[in-house]
Amino acid sequence: MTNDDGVDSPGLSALARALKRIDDVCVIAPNRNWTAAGHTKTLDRPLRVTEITLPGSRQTAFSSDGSPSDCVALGFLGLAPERPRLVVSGINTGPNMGSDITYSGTVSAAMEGVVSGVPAIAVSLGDYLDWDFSYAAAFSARLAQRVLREGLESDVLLNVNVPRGRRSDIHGVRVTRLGRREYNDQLIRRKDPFGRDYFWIGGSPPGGAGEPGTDLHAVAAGYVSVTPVQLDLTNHALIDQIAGWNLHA
Ligand SMILES: [Mn+2]
Repeated sequence: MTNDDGVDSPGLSALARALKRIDDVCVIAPNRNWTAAGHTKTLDRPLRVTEITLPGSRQTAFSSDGSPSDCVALGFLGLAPERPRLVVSGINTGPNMGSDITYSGTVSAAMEGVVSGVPAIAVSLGDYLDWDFSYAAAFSARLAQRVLREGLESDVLLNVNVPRGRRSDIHGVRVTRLGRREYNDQLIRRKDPFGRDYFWIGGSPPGGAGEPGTDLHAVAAGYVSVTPVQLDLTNHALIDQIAGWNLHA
């Protein structure tokens, strides 16, 4: 298990408590928040690891100064007591839908599991306000059990987004495709105390209405969204067309 909000995030503890009921759990998570750090591999410095206890539980964990995907790599390359059969990343405080997944540390950690040859699940709360992890944690444990039993195609992870609320507020589960996010980023330009310009990219949370069948649409309608995501990003339909550009001429 890992996450991108950091080892002290209540979402990680809630997920660890739920997964411990179905199997042995090894937690290796970053010692700070890496939200939107994407799929990072640290090559220019050593990685430090300390053993801690997760807040609010007796679960021991490794805390690392590496990225979420570094943490997964550490596990597979020998830090975990045995080779993991499944990587679960989360529970993230905020949704990871549509093109969010290209920024997401939560989803990138799951990608690292797939790169290492095992199935993976990324779990996010599809809301920016309400951090009740109880339903998302229970759902993740059920899904993890199912994936361990059924297996997944290699190259595939499951990206899960759970709407806010308790079990009674959630209408069901939809298996979806990625929707199209709309970002409200603005460029803030200011002066630092030394008179130099600095820039800050920010804005209100991303939107996007989402067509039926998408993750955005399902979560907005109160359903858990489960999207099977493959790491092969090739657009197969365009291979012949681009090849026809005769670029070596
Ligand atoms: Mn995060």
